[in-house]
Amino acid sequence: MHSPIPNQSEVAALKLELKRQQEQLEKLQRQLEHEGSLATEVRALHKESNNMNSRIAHLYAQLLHEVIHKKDLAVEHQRFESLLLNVTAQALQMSSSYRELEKKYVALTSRISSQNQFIAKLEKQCQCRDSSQPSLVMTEPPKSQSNDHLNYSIKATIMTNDVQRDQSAPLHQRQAKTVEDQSLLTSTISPPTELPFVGFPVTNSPGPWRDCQHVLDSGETTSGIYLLRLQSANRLLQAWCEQSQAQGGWTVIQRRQDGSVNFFMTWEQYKQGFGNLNGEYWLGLEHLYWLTQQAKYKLRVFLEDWQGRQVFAEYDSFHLEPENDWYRLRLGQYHGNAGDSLSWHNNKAFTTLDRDKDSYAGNCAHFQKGGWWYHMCAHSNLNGVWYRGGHYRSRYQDGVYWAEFHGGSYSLKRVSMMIKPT
Ligand SMILES: [Ca+2]
Repeated sequence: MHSPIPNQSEVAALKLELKRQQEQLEKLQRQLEHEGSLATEVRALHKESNNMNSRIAHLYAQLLHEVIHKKDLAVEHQRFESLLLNVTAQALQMSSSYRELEKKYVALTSRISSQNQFIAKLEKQCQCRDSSQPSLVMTEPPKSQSNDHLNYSIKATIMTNDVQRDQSAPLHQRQAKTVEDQSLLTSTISPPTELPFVGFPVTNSPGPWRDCQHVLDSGETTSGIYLLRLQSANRLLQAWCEQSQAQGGWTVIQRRQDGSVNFFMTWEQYKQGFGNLNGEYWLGLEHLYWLTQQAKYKLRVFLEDWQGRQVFAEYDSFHLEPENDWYRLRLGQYHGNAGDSLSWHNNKAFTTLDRDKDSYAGNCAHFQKGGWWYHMCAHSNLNGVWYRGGHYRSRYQDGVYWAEFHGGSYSLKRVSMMIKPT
């Protein structure tokens, strides 16, 4: 039988048991605490891992974007490449057509020069038939012809294009003039016995003279065409002597006044001279060279604008080097009221459309449409296109101009260059 009152040993055992259980509980609590901190750590790690994942996803998206962009760039690059190829092909085509044009141009130039030679031959034959006459560098048409056309190289004018004729004149007028010139040429050439040089329209005095100063000194005070014999070369030529302007005695070496003569000429033509002695003409570089060998000459440039204002530029010395130095210009000191637009050209070689001696990458004569002592390119060009009315519209600066007097885009009405011994 059990008694309801516990004995002492049982109480002690129970107490012990209770204590043991309390200790276990504490232990379990500690364990629990520990595991709780672990769980927090795991949660933090998990969170971090999530973050990393989203960052990787972001980077991946960025990478994808860049890959796509690069593809686009490659496409663009290809497009540019093909464009470049197209442009290159076009450039090649252009250059080949340019070469073709150049060939045609060379062929034309050689045709012109062979025609010139043919004409020279004809002239020689004519002169041979009348050997009693002096051999002339320039020939004159028969006396019966009008003075307007007495001249030595109308043929050259006809042969080259009309680029330098008065561009403002109506086309039919220009054509009519060409026809007139051609008929004149025919009549000049056909009766050979009539062709050689016959007297002078302006003076009956004998001559020949050294230059126009010599003419004046001999008492001939009328301006006009005179026969000159250049001492240094024993060569005959005709020139216009200006005896009224600036004390007279001036040998006119160049003149523009109405656009009737084309100055877009070849080297050979600038060398030999062309135009009409009592109109527009170029005396010729070879004549100029020999002329200025005779003595010390000065140069006077006369200019007139479309309002009738006249100015001049004088250079106290003037001569040319020989052809093997491209008729290089040698000028002295300037004085005058036109402004100095030629000293910049001092010591420069002469350039024509078929002989480029200027310091510009291209040929200045091509752009300015006339031969001149170009630099890169010009402050003056009195051999350009004679435009009517002054200010002209052109792609290039190709008028008859003197930059210091009205600038480069004003084409002067009347100009002349003349020389006289000092
Ligand atoms: Ca050049």
